[in-house]
Order: sequence, then C-alpha cells, then structure tokens
Amino acid sequence: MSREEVPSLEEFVDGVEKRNPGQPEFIQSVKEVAHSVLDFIKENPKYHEHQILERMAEPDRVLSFRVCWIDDEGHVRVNRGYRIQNNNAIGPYKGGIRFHPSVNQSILKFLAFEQTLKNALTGLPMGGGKGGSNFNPKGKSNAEVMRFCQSFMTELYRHIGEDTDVPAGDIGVGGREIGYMFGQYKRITNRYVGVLTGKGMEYGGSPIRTEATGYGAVYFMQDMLTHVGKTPEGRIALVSGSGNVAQHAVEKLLQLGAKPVTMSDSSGFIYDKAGITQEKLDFVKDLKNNRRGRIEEYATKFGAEFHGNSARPWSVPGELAVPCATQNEINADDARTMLGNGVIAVSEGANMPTELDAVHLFQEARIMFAPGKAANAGGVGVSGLEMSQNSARITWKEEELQKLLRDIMQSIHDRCVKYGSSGSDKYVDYVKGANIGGFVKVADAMIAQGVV
Ligand code: NDP
Ligand code: 2IT
Repeated sequence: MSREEVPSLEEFVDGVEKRNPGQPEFIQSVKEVAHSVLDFIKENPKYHEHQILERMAEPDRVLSFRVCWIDDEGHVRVNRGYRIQNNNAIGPYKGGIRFHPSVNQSILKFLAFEQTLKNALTGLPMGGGKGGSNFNPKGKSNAEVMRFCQSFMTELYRHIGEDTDVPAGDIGVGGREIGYMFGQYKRITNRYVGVLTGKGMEYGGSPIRTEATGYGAVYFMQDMLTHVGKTPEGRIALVSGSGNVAQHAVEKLLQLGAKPVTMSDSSGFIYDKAGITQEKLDFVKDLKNNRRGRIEEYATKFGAEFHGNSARPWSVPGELAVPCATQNEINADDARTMLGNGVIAVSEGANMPTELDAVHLFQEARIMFAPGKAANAGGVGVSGLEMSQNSARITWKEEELQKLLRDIMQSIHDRCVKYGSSGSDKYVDYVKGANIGGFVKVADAMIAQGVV
C-alpha cells in the first residue's frame, strides 16, 4: 500500500504527463477527473492507499494492429487499428469503435478512460474500453467499407467476446459498419453471440439503441431544468453535429417543445431561425444516413443560413446547448459568447466537447453543465440492455426500453446531485457529481478484487 501523501493536482497531472507524452486528449480527460476527485480521495484515504486513480488512469491493455485492405481500384491500403481495454472491475470492457482520420492512441485512451466512469454511472455491469481506426469512411464505397471492417475484425476478434469486451458504434461507425463487423466475427468464430451492440433489429439489436444517446442527453437536460423548476419548452436550442447523436437530440428537443435552430458537420453549420421541424429533421436523417451528403444541402433546401469554413454554432443566441459532434468543439471564447447570449444549460451529447477552461467558465457562471460521461450515457446504457437481451435470447418491447432509458438517465441525474451538491442552494456541480459518482463504484470494486 502506498505510504506517500495524496498528491496535489499539479503533482498528479505532472506524473500523468510524464507517462503519456504527446497524448493531450488523454491528459485533459484525466486532469478533469483528478480535479474533481483528489479532494474526495483525501477525505477517503483508502482510495489513495490502493492507488485507485493512478491504476484507473493506466489502461489494462493497449492493443494496436495493422489493418490492410484493397480499395476499389485494386490498391493496397494500410490503416492502424486499436482497442484500448481500460478497466474491467465492474464488468466486461464495453465501449464504441470510432473510424475517423484523426483517431490516435491519445483520443482512444481518453475515450476509454471516460467510458469507465460513464459505464459505472449507468448502474449496469460494464467496464470501460474504446477502439477504432484512422480509416476515413467518407467517400468510400460500401464494398470498401465492408472489406475494411472485415480486415479490422480479423485481428480484433481474438481480443473481444460477449463476456470479455463488447464494442459498439461511435463516430463513423453506425449500423452498416456494425453489421459488417458482426458478420466477420461470426464467420471467423462460428459463434452467434452478443459480441457487438448497436446491431440491426433483424439480428439481435435492441429497440431504441439508435435513439438512446441523443434522447438520453436531452432527458438529462430536462432533469437539470426540472431540478431548478424550469422546463425545455419554448427555449431555443443549439445543437452541433448531424450524425446519430445530434439527430436524436434534435428529435427529443422537439418532442419536449424546445426550438432547435442549428446543426453542423465538419464543413460548417446551418442556422434555421424558423426552427428545425420533424419534417426537416427527416430530411437530415436521409441526407446523412442514406445519401451521406453535407449539411449545407439543408440550407439550400429550406432557405436557412449556412456558415462554412468548419464554423461551429456557438455564436447563435440560445438558452440550451447540446454539443453532439466531437471533442474540444467549445473553447473558452465560445463559452464566453454563449454566456453573453444567455445560455442556461449545456448537456454534452458528444464526449468531452468542451475544453477544460470553457468548463471552468461555465462552472464559475454557475449555469447547468452536464459532462458527457453523465449526459450521453443513455447510449451505452441501452447497449447494456442489448447485452442482457442477447444473453437471454429475447427482445424486450420498445415501450419497456423507452422507460428503462428514462429511468437510467434519471438515476444518473440523482447520483450527480448526490455527489455534486454542496450547501443549501440548488446549484449542482455535475462535473464533480459525475466524476465522483462513477469513481466510487469502480474504486470499491477494485479494492474488493485486490491488487490486480
Ligand atoms: P456520427 O459519425 O454519427 O456523427 C458525427 C458528427 O460529428 C457528424 O456530423 C460529423 O461531421 C461531426 N464530426 C465528427 N468529427 C468531427 C470533427 N473532427 N470536426 C467537426 N465535426 C465533426 O457520430 P455520433 O453521432 O455517433 O457521435 C457524435 C459524438 O457523440 C462523439 O463525440 C461520440 O463519441 C459521442 N457519443 C456517441 C454515442 C453513440 O451511441 N453513437 C454514445 C455516446 C457518445 P462529418 O460528417 O462532416 O464528419
Ligand atoms: O461513447 C459512447 O458511450 C459510445 N460510443 C457508445 C458505447 C457503447 O458501447 O454503446
């Protein structure tokens, strides 16, 4: 057992930086958690004695492998594949797979670390992992995507399993890619098991898994507002992204009577002053999911503004913000602009979309700010339910899953309130609440299982 004092934040971060050179996203995510939990560790020395945070921030395993495939012109292509198995104290490793040219070890380690705490918050028995590749699916044919997925799984299959590690989708990995990877896993192993979640309904998928992340992030927003006696109704909402999470965040905002006015992709954002309606959203779903087109088409079709050059929507006035694209898409300047425009609540659909100094500005302004590990946990929550259904070889009814998702989000909110409230006012530090709330569960399991 460790005999030293609990390190200061600076000492702790210094060690993380030394051990992980050139990994800024990973360091950022660990720093954010350390900022919340080090005081808690001081008050609960057993977590220091067992070096829990130090162990949690060192992945169990980092797998990196070559993925070769042949494009439609017959050229050999080489990408790098990864799986980070961060922590399995409370269940099999679980977390998505990302295909995007920016993917590297730092990004996947941050995502696997975040996933460990997020999965704990769901209340379901899932450890944390993440994987992916620097493969860029944009502009690739279906046949190319299939060959890539098959090659990726030809290595990955030996590291995963329904009781070992259960991947799912993330950026660039949706139903199509999960289908190709599942097919290849089954072919290699001759086993039909729930080794991936986010599957199609015809072959073991769960109702509402597709909707769960975006819906969940807006439920969390609703719960934060309810906590202070407000509702989403009539409030202007800024959404970034136009993929799986963004589409369903917009859908749930509409169902709750809010007025979403923006969506984006990597080229820029659309601002529809009149409001995005369900009909316009259906156009976006077809545009993005079937035709794989650019969000600019929305502006042309519906006469909305388009802001190019990869602009993000944070300059648009609105009270609610649901960032649903990628990490570090809200910086300190954006946060100041949003606060100046009267934003009252931010719910992160994406993972770590807000830079650390922007988070601190939101906290200082005491607005409601829900970090991704709490707000976007509905996706992996329903993935956990898909695992249960696969193990039992049954499919639950959609209404049942809708209710379970709602309950999961509510209980995460309650857990954040429990660990993130101080004093007698209604202010909740959701960052602190989520970090401590997730940490405690994993930490206690690690202590019970000894030094492994
Ligand atoms: P999708 O691939 O469906 O959509 C991603 C969206 O974000 C697209 O609009 C994409 O634009 C945009 N985007 C991605 N990378 C960048 C970038 N570097 N710069 C600007 N825009 C970018 O992914 P998801 O909707 O599944 O994921 C979105 C976020 O939500 C990610 O942070 C992911 O980790 C997180 N998340 C996803 C969950 C899920 O269940 N899918 C669960 C929990 C969190 P373009 O098409 O131009 O690339
Ligand atoms: O970041 C995430 O939580 C996901 N991409 C979903 C993970 C999952 O296993 O469903």
